[in-house]
Amino acid sequence: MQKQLPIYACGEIVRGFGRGSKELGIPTANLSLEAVKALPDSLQTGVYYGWAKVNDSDVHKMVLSIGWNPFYNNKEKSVETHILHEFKCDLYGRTLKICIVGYLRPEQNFDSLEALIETINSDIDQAKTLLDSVDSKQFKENSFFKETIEKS
Ligand code: ADP
Ligand code: RBF
Ligand code: MG
Repeated sequence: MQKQLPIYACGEIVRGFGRGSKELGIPTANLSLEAVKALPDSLQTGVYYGWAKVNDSDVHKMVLSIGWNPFYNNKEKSVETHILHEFKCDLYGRTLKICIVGYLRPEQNFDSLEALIETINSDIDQAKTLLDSVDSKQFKENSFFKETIEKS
């Protein structure tokens, strides 16, 4: 759909409003403003899937939200990654590397928190399947994820 994909990006994980884990039960690692600004302006807002690595972790599947979260009417554009892996501790200050592989849908507003959560869970299911394709898997092996980054 979008000719510019895949896109590789890297940045520090910073604090947001803390709603992802508390209200949705779906934590999202928010990228620093610097890393957000480094993404192409032409990259449309919406929900994407791809691969993610935190410091020297394995490369995991992820879903990504880019935009203003219409349900919460945020003032700042955010780029938030939900990594499909259970981490033992929080990740603030660590380096997140992502490869954005494909586009799922535009950002939406919802009538209820439950509807937002249900839709994100369906995004996660789709991402899991789409990332199992041979086409998607090649990006996981890209040298971008093999370069060493310092531990925090
Ligand atoms: P914030 O608004 O500060 O981004 P969230 O409620 O969205 O807070 O939670 C995100 C934080 O949870 C991440 O910055 C990270 O430290 C931690 N975290 C733990 N597991 C994950 C995961 N699987 N994916 C993303 N973040 C995770
Ligand atoms: N927020 C919205 O307001 N509308 C959306 O359609 C939406 N889709 C999302 C899809 C995914 C896969 C993820 C991880 C988040 C999405 N969000 C969306 C953002 C969500 O509101 C945000 O992660 C929380 O507010 C915590 O920051
Ligand atoms: Mg978050």
